[in-house]
Amino acid sequence: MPISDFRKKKLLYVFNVFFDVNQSGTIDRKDFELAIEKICTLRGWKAGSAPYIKTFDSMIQIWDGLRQRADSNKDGQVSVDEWSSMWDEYAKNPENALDWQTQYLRFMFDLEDASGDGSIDIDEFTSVCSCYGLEIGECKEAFHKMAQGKKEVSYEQFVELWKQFFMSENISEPGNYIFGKTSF
Ligand SMILES: [Ca+2]
Ligand SMILES: [Ca+2]
Repeated sequence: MPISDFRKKKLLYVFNVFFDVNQSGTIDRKDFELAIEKICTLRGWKAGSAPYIKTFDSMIQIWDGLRQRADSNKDGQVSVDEWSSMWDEYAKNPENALDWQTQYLRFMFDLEDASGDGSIDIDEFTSVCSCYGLEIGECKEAFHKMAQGKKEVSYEQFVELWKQFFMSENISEPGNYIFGKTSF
């Protein structure tokens, strides 16, 4: 069965905004290096500091996992097609997520939970999403929709919302908003 337009739009959005950082049309290691810089600048982590090194190591591990699984023609680039088919596999069986997918989920949660108290609030969410170039007003609206009126989102809730994002065909489910966009 082909991927629905709605899910395709969501996958393309994450590809374009969160992964293909230099907008070259494919994902490669350079995009991850740029994302590391973006995140560490946002947090004020200097090159060589412990949190910088931790971010660097996690992101490069995620890239290696993504590359090994998705780069089927081994050219060092992950294309939109490779990306989409990988997430389509995930949607069929999210309990068997790839290691890099689970690592990325954890990484994003920990990144957003800047205070480290185990939940994400609206300011934490907005600061990370806006560092990827999203408009602050839309990030805030997305948070309200995703949190369904609550002030915070716990890790357990985030995991469920994450699955919804990649699986759901229902445009009104809260998981659709976890990457800061309010409509597809
Ligand atoms: Ca790129
Ligand atoms: Ca927090």
